[in-house]
Amino acid sequence: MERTLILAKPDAVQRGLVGNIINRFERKGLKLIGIKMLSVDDEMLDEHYSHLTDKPFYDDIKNFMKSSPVVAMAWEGYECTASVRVIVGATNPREADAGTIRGDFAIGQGRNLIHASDSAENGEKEVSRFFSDEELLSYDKSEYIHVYEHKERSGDGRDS
Ligand code: IDP
Ligand code: MG
Repeated sequence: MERTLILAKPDAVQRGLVGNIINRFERKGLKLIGIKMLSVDDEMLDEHYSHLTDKPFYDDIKNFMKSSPVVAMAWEGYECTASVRVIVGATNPREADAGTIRGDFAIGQGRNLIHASDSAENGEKEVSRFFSDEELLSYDKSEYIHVYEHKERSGDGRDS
């Protein structure tokens, strides 16, 4: 099972869209294994957005991300990173498909409501960046039998 990081950004918190965002992933069948509200600082942002630090808009992103708390979530599921990015939609909300979170609720590129890990590898790294081991919960989700085929649940490739 992959782990992926979602951040409901300050605009989602301010606009009261956190519950809606959580609902999108719950109804997909993903498992929530960690959740907390926090304020991000420069050090975290420089690491989290290391691919953007030389961009002209980086200062704006930083100020925006520090403008109010964010809600960080760790989600787990079979090949879930790519599925989550489909639900989140394109970085520019004006190009995001209708039905995606960004397509339905956002319009400004720097106010696109949500961060989602862009690869399984980065999902693992980002979950570890935002959550300690103690903050990540391990439990059985009873609905898995109805959400996944056996081979997806077990990861052993067998059908039953
Ligand atoms: P992603 O959030 O879809 O993964 P990234 O390229 O990783 O997109 O960029 C991180 C965040 O930086 C975006 O979500 C967006 O808020 C902001 N951003 C990216 N490109 C631009 C831009 O051209 N102008 C303003 N903000 C941008
Ligand atoms: Mg990104």
